[in-house]
Amino acid sequence: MTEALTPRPEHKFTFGLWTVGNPGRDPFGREVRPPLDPCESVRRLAELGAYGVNLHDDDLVPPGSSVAERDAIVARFQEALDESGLVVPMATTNLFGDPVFRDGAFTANDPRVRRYAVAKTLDAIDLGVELGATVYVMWGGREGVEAEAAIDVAAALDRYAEAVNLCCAHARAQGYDLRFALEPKPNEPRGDLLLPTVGHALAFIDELEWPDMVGLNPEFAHETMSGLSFTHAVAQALWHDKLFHIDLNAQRIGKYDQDFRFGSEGIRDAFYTVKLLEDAGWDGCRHFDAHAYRTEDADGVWDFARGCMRTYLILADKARRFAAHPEIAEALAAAQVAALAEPTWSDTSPEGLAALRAEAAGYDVAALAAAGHGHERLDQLVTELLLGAR
Ligand code: GLT
Ligand code: MN
Ligand code: MN
Repeated sequence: MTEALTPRPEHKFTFGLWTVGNPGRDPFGREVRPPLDPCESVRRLAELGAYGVNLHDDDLVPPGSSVAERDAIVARFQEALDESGLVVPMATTNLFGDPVFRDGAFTANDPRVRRYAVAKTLDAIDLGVELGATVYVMWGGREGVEAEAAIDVAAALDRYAEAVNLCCAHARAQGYDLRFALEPKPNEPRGDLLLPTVGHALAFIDELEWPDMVGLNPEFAHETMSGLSFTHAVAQALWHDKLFHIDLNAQRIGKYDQDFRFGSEGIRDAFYTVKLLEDAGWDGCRHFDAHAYRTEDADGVWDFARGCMRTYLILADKARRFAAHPEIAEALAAAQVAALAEPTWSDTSPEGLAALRAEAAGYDVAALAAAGHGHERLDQLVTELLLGAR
């Protein structure tokens, strides 16, 4: 068991530099932890068994650095990666911290801000690809509004699509092996954000110039903030073949974006998400977009990181037990879960539809309506499995 719960690179666990490096600042209080050298994060994460580390441009190269400074920072970071064996599978742009983005980045009303945001993103794409990234996350943290009169949503979506197209055009022109992953969020830091849920983002992708290059990076906390099922959002993204990346963390409904250690809240939801990813054989990185509680010192950060990975492995083990458990198998059969894979009717011709109606007319609908489905028993079995009673 202990061996099975030890994170190893093949589990493909990743963290952002901004996650373990989070200094504990919040809207009411300043930093509680000292800055963490990115190279130190790389070393510590490798020791803990992680696979990779992801970054925003500004996490590694402080804004305003000269070209020579940038190159020296990147070379030193690359050395730490080479020494530790850690990789950089994903990169992204900070389009939210600088005051210039206070009214949005790709969707700012001022065209100069939009051009600056695209230029910053092209630089960050080059940096990410240089470090080996094949996934590029786009979280539009400032793409939104408080004063509704100040935004034309249709025009904002036009500009959002235009910016994503410009980034895709750059990746194509450079011959980069890179896919883009949109990250939805309903609100925070803006009063309302554009592309608020996975569903909105999936529909948006259809309007892009190169839809095959763009997919989703759903985050546990963000769908949960909307009161939606994260597992269903991930399942639908998988169904569309659009799960390009995933942000795992923990969140209670109705609260600010908590970004807690994976599994620290909503353990059942976390279980179903892990079960979904494992059952689907999804081969992407298990990325933790979370940070240590503000109560923690520097050591607590590594307890946090270890905890995210261990909880994932424990839940993956529970998913295997779920599949092998005879009573759960019986309850699944009673609930006819496998029967949903059976097509409802294959003949779409008028004769075929007439045959469907004739078939349905012969059913004893009262008997169908009277049947129970055994979900209480099934659900309790899951509870007992998760609580270690089975
Ligand atoms: C920021 C945000 C996250 C995004 C990151 C990528 S940055 O921490 O809260 O949800 O995934 O831009
Ligand atoms: Mn979040
Ligand atoms: Mn995220």
